[in-house]
Amino acid sequence: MSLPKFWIVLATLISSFDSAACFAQSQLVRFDSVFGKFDVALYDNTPLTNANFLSYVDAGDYTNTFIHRSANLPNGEPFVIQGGGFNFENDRFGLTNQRDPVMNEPFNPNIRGTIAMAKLGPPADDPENSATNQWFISTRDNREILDDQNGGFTAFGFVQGDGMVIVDELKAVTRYNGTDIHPAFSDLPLKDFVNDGDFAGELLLFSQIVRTTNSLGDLDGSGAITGADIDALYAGYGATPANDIELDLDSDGQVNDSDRDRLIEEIAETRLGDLNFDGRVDVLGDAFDLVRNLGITEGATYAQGDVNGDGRVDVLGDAFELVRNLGFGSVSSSSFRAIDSYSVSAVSAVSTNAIPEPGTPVLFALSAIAGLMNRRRSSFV
Ligand SMILES: [Ca+2]
Ligand SMILES: [Ca+2]
Ligand SMILES: [Ca+2]
Ligand SMILES: [Ca+2]
Repeated sequence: MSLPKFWIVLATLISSFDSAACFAQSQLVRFDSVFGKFDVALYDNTPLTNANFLSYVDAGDYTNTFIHRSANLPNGEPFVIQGGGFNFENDRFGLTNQRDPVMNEPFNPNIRGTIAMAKLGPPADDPENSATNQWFISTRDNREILDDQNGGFTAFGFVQGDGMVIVDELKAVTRYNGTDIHPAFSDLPLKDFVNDGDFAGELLLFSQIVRTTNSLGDLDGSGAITGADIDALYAGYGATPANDIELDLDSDGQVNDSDRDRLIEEIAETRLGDLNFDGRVDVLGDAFDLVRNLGITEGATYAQGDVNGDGRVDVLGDAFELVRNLGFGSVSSSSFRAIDSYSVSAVSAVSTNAIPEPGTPVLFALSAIAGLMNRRRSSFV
């Protein structure tokens, strides 16, 4: 008997899940920006560059550094954001400590989402191997222009998860000519700029750049973002960055609903349809929850089944999305059938809308879902 294609697809999903877990074991560095945090995972084939970068991280040299260059190509296309070389503390600009240059390791393509080291370039003694403290993140595919220039730029890590949403926000900030402050500030991004000589609140500062072990949002270090992390977040409600920076995911100084929403977004992004936040998408745990709430026409939450975020729970908009992702995170056919018993407090806490009484629409929806699943199965066989 040949293996149904459905299970092949499922096995592919599971193996990609495993490789994601392996990648998560590489060194993570967390950037705490004015628009929220994002994580970068360091590649393992750039050891010299990693050691150089981490030496600045571990020394705290990147505290209160800022993006001093937000560069566009000659045609105006956004290109990179660059930082690491300058800081701003107590209303004064300063230079980041600078150590000896590191040997170039140009083995990885400078694609969108990579972080690479900037170089001093000519007239440095050895322009190809002249990276010290400045880094940049590519906001577009820069392979053609960066992989060969001056021996190639060393891409040494990759922005994780939906971190590029934050990077793109930073990149979108209006740029000003600040060369009267420093010659390197020709493309200086400043938010809500008022020309009064005071730059507090205008520079795109990083309050810190630090090593981290858990992925952003994986507060309990389980390797995945689930309802247990939402519970951990609830336990820290009211915490301030000063005593619990891990929980303040959006870096707004408070641990509250906006951080919880960020976790839920992360779950929706990585496994659309995991309504009860247990790390997998299945029939009894998720599809049934959705069906229970079919017919909510306004203000539905993700946990109630509003998978596509349009405020209502319906078959075509939500159930279909969920069905497309059925099987994600399952580890065996038995768990596919197992009752999804994880009922966290988070679910009830986010389900503030009234749940409609079961009735005819529910039966209709159940048969609709069953029909969709049959179609899906038959199309895979
Ligand atoms: Ca977790
Ligand atoms: Ca927050
Ligand atoms: Ca689930
Ligand atoms: Ca919907």
